[in-house]
Amino acid sequence: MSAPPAGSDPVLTVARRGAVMGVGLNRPAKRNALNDTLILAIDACFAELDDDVRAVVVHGVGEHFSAGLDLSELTERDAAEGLWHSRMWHRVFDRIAHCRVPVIAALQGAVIGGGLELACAAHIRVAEPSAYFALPEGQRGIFVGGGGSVRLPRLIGVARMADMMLTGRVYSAAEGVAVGFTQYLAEAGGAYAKAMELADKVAANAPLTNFAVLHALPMIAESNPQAGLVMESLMATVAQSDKEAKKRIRDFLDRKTAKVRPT
Ligand code: 1HE
Repeated sequence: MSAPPAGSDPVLTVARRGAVMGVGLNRPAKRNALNDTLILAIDACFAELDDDVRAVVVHGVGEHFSAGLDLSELTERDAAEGLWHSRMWHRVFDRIAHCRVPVIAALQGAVIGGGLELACAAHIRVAEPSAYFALPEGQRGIFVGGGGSVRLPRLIGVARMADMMLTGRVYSAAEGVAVGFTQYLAEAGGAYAKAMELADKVAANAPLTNFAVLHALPMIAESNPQAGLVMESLMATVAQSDKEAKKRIRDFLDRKTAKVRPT
């Protein structure tokens, strides 16, 4: 399955396939540069997910995921406006990171600056060979402002991020898997299809397991170990006492579910 075709309007395409919602950045003529209209459309989209949506795939329409911040909107902003603008991006990308359901980013072509920050707010990233990752903020005389300095070091480490910003280093799709930007390398033209395949899988999980992975796991991982272990016990107890867990475990014991095998 390929991504939906390029369109001219609106800046954000939304499509449903069963329980999975596809959200497309749709400014291909501007390489899906993130202007305020697009950022606020993402905000509204993630603020109002339908109850029956169980996974989201974010992708870029056209040949690129996103060229990052729309630089044409930057020139007129003063310091205070810049501060609030960055906080607005934080709010919107937090909606993705703290979404009720798993969000998967399908990446091709440029995944640059704010586009990379957006991708890193998702829970799973799938790249095809054309994807490349860069932070040209150093060359532009600016800094990341969409949560990149918090999220990227947790994926690739401070030293790699510093190198990218200081030297303009660009990572290829294959390198992206090796350094930790992405979890999957899809075939050429296949990022969207692979992301949808993964979305179908995560959509079929018990909702409480997905809640625990999205909302408890990141907090546990950041906690001091003793607090983390208590939180883990609480979350495990809540999840396993849910009727969905009891049914799934009964199904396994009754040999009604697939066994775990190497892929
Ligand atoms: C843009 C942007 C943009 C393209 N803002 N308009 N991001 C960057 O520094 C990346 C800048 N972009 C590029 O390096 C290249 O455009 C690409 C490698 C992504 C694509 O190249 P190409 O040859 O396919 O397209 P193009 O001809 O360079 O661009 C097509 C159009 O998109 C052109 O506009 P046109 O009216 O002349 O047709 C470009 O000006 C426009 N365009 N990228 C505005 N980014 C919260 S802080 C985050 C800080 C950042 O994200 S910094 C990184 C910014």
